[in-house]
Amino acid sequence: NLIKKGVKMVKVKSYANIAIVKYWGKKDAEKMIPSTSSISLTLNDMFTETEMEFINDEDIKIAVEKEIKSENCKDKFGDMTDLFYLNGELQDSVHTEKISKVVDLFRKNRSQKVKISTTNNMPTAAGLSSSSSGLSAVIKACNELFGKSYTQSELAQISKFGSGSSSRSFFGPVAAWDKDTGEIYEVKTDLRLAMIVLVLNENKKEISSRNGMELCAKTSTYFDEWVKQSEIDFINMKKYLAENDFEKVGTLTEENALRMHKTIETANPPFTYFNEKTYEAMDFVKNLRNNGEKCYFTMDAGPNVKVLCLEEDLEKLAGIFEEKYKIIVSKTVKL
Ligand code: 2P0
Repeated sequence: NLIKKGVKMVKVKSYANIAIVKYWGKKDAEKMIPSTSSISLTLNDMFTETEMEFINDEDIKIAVEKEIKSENCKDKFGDMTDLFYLNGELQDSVHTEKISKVVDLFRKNRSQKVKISTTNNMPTAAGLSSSSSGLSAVIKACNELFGKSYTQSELAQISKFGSGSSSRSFFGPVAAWDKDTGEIYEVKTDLRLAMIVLVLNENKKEISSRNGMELCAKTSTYFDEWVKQSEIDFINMKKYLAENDFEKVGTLTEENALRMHKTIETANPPFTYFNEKTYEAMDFVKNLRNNGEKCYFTMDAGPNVKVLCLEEDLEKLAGIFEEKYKIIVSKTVKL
């Protein structure tokens, strides 16, 4: 913890995670019970750094006035009880309120105001899992600023109420979230897994994961089947990881991702997170595999393709992908 001008300030770092068995759907949104159990990799080189400190009404007033002078959009910054900066930019009331609600899980009441400054080292909200690192970072910062000493498991349980996927960022290199027990824990494997993100589009997604999965759960004709099959996928993935069988882990990663996206294609109205480049990239990965390379794709709530590989092949494969794509290369992190 840092002391700035005699004021306590905390600084934390948290990592993004990408699922190889996807969480898609909520059985009970209030209790945050997911429809599917999930497994993810926690990524060393995709992270959020967050600073947090206590502030007062005057600090908020000054920050908002400064913002309004430069932007002329007074309404957007009304009624803020905290300050939230994302990559250096003050966020408006709507965005700030989402984070304020997360801080509420730690503070007595809103008279304890905070300033949160967050930087992501990756594009925000393009399905690159910045929400998993972002929310888990806020939870970690709150734990320190409010002097709580919750365990990683307890923090993960709190974090799921901010964003389901963020709960898995408290464990690594491989983490699971079990829908039946509610537990979030590390999954053992000797495989040294890694990922290469093919950044095909850095724009913000149009349909958030939250809204997307809700529509699928309510309307997709394939949703029940997805939930059933996903239960089998979860069991098998844990088995393949324990057996260190990368080919089976990779094959199932692809199958599970395609099944998740099938719930999206069969929603009413149907939609898609993919674009032309997504399909091309999937083909590119498949072709590489046909030529003997060990790599598999997965996609989340956005068009970008993430390539699962072994750490030992990371350099070679990154060399191949970077000729064609903008990439983010990441090993997994042991937490
Ligand atoms: C996952 N995703 O397992 C899945 C796959 C995106 C696609 O978890 O509503 O932002 O806050 O719990 O955590 C992203 O969903 O959704 C996500 P909420 P969240 O990684």
